[in-house]
Amino acid sequence: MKDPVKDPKRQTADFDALVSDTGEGGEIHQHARKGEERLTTAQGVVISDNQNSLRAGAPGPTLMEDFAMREKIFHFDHERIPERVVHARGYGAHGTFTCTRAIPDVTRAAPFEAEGKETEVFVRFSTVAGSKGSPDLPRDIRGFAVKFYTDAGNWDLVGNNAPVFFIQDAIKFPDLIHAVKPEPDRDFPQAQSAHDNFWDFISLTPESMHTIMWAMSDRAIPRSFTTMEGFGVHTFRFVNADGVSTFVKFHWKPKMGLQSVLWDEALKSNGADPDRHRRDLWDAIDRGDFPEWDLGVQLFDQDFADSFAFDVLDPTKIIPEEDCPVEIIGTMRLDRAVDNFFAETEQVAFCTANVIPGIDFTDDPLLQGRNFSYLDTQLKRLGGPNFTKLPINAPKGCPVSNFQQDGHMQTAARKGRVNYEPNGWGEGPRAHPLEGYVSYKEPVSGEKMRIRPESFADHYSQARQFYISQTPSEQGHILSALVFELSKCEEPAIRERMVAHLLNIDEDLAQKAADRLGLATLPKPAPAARPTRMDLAASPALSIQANPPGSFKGRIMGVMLSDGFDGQVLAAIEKAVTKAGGLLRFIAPRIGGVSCSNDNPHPVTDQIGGAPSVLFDAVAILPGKDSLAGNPAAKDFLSDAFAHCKFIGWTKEAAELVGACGLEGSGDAGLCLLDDENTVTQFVTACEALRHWPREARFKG
Ligand code: HDE
Repeated sequence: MKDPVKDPKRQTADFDALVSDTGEGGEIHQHARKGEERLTTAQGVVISDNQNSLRAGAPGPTLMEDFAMREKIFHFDHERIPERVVHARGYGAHGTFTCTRAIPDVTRAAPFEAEGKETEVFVRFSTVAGSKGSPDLPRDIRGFAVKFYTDAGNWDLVGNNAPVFFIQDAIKFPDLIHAVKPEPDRDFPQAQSAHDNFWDFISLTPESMHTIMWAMSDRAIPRSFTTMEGFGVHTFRFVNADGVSTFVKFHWKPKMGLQSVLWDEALKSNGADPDRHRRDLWDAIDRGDFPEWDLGVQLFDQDFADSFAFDVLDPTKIIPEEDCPVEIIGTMRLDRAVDNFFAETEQVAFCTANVIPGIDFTDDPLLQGRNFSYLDTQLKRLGGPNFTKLPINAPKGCPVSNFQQDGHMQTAARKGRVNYEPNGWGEGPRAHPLEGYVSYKEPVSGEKMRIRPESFADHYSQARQFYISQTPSEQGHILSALVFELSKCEEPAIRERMVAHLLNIDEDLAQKAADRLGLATLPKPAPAARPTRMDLAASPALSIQANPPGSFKGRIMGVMLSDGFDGQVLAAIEKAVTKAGGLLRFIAPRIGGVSCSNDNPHPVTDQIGGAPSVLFDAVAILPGKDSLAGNPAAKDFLSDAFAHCKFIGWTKEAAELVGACGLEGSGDAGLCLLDDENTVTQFVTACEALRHWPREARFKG
């Protein structure tokens, strides 16, 4: 980890070298540094004074002819473009996809044609509901969009961190999004599904129940981008060089393992560090700890599709990994932050219709609607049809050649006389029937009508399957999330309708939700087009807790210190955490530093008031002369760490603080007394588990 105190980009504290101000006699007083870049207008004219506009006398009226000021302010006034209508809050990074298993027999798609082949990628992670400036940790589905700059053109895999979606037909998307966004009259709540309009819509949309289970689970409050799975959601087609098609579902599996936070942590984290996820990704890349995901595919044919219990074209359904294995075919590594957020992350334009030879669509009605929406939204956001020329959107792996011309901001005009095809001048590009994109020859027939297939009608069975695949602790989190969200709804009928749906998913869940919501009587189960199947086996792959990372790598230990702390124990912690691949933060009453029992100074990374324990994966409490028991922030630090089931290491000097938080004699196995290297090693090993879940049994409600 980079030592913040030794950061080479540190500023000088020399005022004289930097300040621009009016000196004696009213003249601008600014030191020009040797060899420094000149400030110019957009026309390249060097600016003489960037602090004072052109005036007729002092203070005198400002002159219209001040082109430098007018141009500067004009450009500033036009800095904003419309934020994305959904997924406005996002963060991106560059990287490389490396094929680890070639599958040319299955697809001619360029990234998978040879083992070891590398393809450049750009990834943008996002939340769905919040505005661009909203916090990183609302309860929400996350976007996971990957642009592959392949040598056969750009392919966008525009996925989410849940494998299912709320609705089955794109025509419902505007209603879903209107319902979750701030209500139109009051313009709140921001970045939250916990309000009447969302649950009103959901409670009238049974097809959303499976995704609701995901959204209420810990998947919707991920620890970081680097600990989320990604899914293409829809069933796509792979097509090989002979035109043979195989169905495919895409999965991204994080090398750091699946990890999430608890809801109370998310709430507090949004206050303590609203940029938590973007900061985490930026920092990881900055320190060279490049995040990685494996790309897995579920491959199946029409026979499997016909025999599967649900329609594989229904985006509210998964195919459990246990029924069709996820085969790993490559790894993505993100190793380069953006140079400029706006130019890259804000202007990147993903589109599900950006496919390459070897990848094709299916008749999933949600996918078909998306293919229209993304191009349409780019035109609005980026202001014209030439956004494909922006460096972040332009193909990198292959030439681009066509007769598209003109339009706003054209920067790549073709030279010469010819701008049409065919032409007799023998100039310009021609289509190629073999190398070109050929759509899969899917036979299609049918009557034109507005209809939902019968095979999409079972809305509860997989919602139940997801629920029964969770550990009891995770089931408790789903219940608490439902209670939290529905308690924010003012309209009792909405709460009742939701409990009526829950009755079709799991009776115990419905009963507990009804109790905690204070429903006087249990409603009748919601009318179901298909009865819930009780025979679907649990899918262990769906649980986070059942698949712990098994290492502390990339996670953060927050060590709280005060002057006179036990230096030997800290040294042992530093050694063990570093060995485990973890990171350390040092929290103390003063940012300027702290010293240990033999007065050796130690740097501090965070001041107690600004670093609550929600920001760390595990904590150690090492007070010295000041026991910190009288410090409210220190008490919150420890109490929250305990309530959030974190592993807590403490030295005997922390006894008073432990007592002040009412934890003395708790007999809790996640509270580890540290007095030598052995106990420290045991503590850091214990931290490999995500949390000390048995502690949850103490907390009611
Ligand atoms: Fe999107 N979605 N979406 N979506 N979506 C957009 O495109 C849309 C859906 C997803 O980081 C928009 O450029 C419709 C499913 C991601 O830039 C817009 C439907 C999945 C991102 C749009 C869906 C997604 C978007 C807004 C229902 C997961 C962010 C801005 C048929 C598989 C991409 C933009 C980024 C963004 C439309 C449903 C993922 C309006 C009509 C399902 C990750 O075009």
